[in-house]
Order: sequence, then structure tokens, then C-alpha cells
Amino acid sequence: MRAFLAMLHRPWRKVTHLEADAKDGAGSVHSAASLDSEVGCLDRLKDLLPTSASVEHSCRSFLAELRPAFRPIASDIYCADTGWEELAAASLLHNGYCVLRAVDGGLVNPALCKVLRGRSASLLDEMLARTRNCDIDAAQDAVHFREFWSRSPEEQRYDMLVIDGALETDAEVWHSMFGLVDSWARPVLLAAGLDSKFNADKDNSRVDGVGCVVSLPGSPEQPFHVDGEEPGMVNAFLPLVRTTATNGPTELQPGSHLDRYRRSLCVAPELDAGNLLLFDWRLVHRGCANRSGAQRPVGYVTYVPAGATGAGYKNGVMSIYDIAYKSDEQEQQHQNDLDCQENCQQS
Ligand SMILES: O=C(O)CCC(=O)C(=O)O
Repeated sequence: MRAFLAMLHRPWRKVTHLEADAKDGAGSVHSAASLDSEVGCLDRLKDLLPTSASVEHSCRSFLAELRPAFRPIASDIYCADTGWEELAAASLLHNGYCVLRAVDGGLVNPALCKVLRGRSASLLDEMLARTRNCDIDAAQDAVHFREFWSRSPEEQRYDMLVIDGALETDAEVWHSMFGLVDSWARPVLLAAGLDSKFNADKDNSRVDGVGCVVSLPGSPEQPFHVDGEEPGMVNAFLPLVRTTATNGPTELQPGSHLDRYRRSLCVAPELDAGNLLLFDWRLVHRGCANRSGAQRPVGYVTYVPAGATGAGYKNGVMSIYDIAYKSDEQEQQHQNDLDCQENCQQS
């Protein structure tokens, strides 16, 4: 393995020390610059060996072994404690995430969480009906609309925009969610020094999106991923039901926002409805499988510095509201026509 790594490193002279360090047992005392070079080197590995994912994986594990393990600091913050904003900010900056809890229950009250649960379920019904309308099977295919999104086919985990996307009648309740999440998240962003690009005239200039991710019963775990590469972008997740190992919490790799290849134990905090999970977009994370019999809805607010791309992958994507919507009766008629065509072809 070492000889192989040395061969890969040869074109990039700065990292040829790797083999020597490993041989003399000083493998874990790498400078930040040399670690960066090694990571850069590995990032080019895919181009060199496009079919060799397992070799790449072995190399990454090998390099991870050379790094000191990540040491997390306290991440569970009780918002009644003095200085909770600073404690939360310290965890967000160091661990890449923090959990905000109330002493009893959630920060967002259970009654509102219950209303939001109902609204997220009806919005999902509406979105699924609309996708069926344009002959997309959202259970099988990835759906890519500005307001309704799934990352991959058969994911059964749907990301819905709720401001600029929700049913008109529900706008007020989603605005309430935004207001409450923002009232807890923003002091943490301020304490973390992530407010420098706040625009005084336009208070919400940092807010990129307000939405809800619903994983359906049976939805599988996601692959580990990051949401973006730029620093300063933060997700605030508000579970609308209690999230446990059964219905699929969000799993995070602490410290990976600063060094993706550093060893650290993944965590999947269990949250009460109304608690908040704040995490850096660069943090490696995934939604876990929903093995329960009920939907797992999580409201969210995403914060990005003014001028940052944000969820740029959604730019220019078609709006689901631009697609003509047929009523149930029209849909039934359309289905009858299709069945009729099929029968005619068979006979
Ligand atoms: O569902 C979750 O807990 C996380 C979802 C997520 O990370 C995503 O869809 O990007």
C-alpha cells in the first residue's frame, strides 16, 4: 500500500515524505500543509483510476489512520443555560454541528409541531399528486422540481420548499415556523461570527430556503454526503416528530467540515420534536433509514452568506406550479384513455 501511495505521490513532489514518515513511525505528525497535499493527491486518484473505488477507499482509510483522531467538544446545549449561544457557536465551529434543547421538551412548542406535521403531510400529498399528473412515479424516479426534490430514485425522502412553495393557505403557519427557528438559530450564527455578511436593510439576506424534508416509512439510509463546499453555510433542522434510531435521525461525522478524512465517530442525536440541530453544510452527514410505520418530517431553514451559491443545484430548475394540474376527475379520464389505448392495441 505504501509503495502504491508513493507511486501516486511521485508527480506531486511535496508529498513524497509520506512513505518516509510512515516508515519511521512518525506517521501521525503530519503538518497541515502536507495533509492538504495528500488529500489533494487522493482527490486526483479518481481521475487516474476511475474504476478503482476500493483502492481509493483503502487509500483514504490509510491516510485517516495517520491523522490524530478528532476530539469533539460538548454539542448538546440547553438553551436555559447562561451563555448558551456561545457554547452552541463553539460546537458549531469546532464539531460542525450543535443540538439546541429546552430543559423540558422542545424549543418550538408541541402544538405548533403538531400543526406543522399535518401541513407537511398534506403538502406531500399535493406534491405527489402533481408529480403523478405529469406521469412521474415519485416512488421510483428522482423528482427534481424547485419546490419538490429527491436526491435519487427510490429514495422516498422528499425535500419540499414551504416558503415560496407551500399551499397559499398554509403560508402563515410556515412563516411561524421560520420565525421561531430563526429566533434560536440566529443568535448562534451571530456568536459564531457568521453574521459578518448580514445585510442591515434586508434582515433575511442569509436565508436561502425554508422547507421540510419528509422521509417515508421504508425509506433507505442516504449515502454520506455534504450539502456544499463553501464555508459559512448552515442548516437548522427542526424535527416535527421525535427522531430516534427507528424512524431515522440525521447522522453526522463530527469535525468533517474542516477535514473530511479525519477519523471521528459518527453521531446520530435523538431529538424531541421542537429541538433544533444546526450543522455546517460542509459536514459529512446523511439521513438514516426510516424503519417506523410513520412519516418522519423535519422542518428546516438554510442560512448562507450573501453572495454564496446556496442550494445552487436547484437554480434554473422548473417549478412544479408551472405544470398544468389536472383535477382528479381529469386524471381519471386520462387514465381511462390510456387503458383504452392499451386495450385497443392488444385487440
Ligand atoms: O433526512 C435527513 O435527516 C437528512 C437529509 C439530507 O441530508 C439531505 O437530503 O440532504
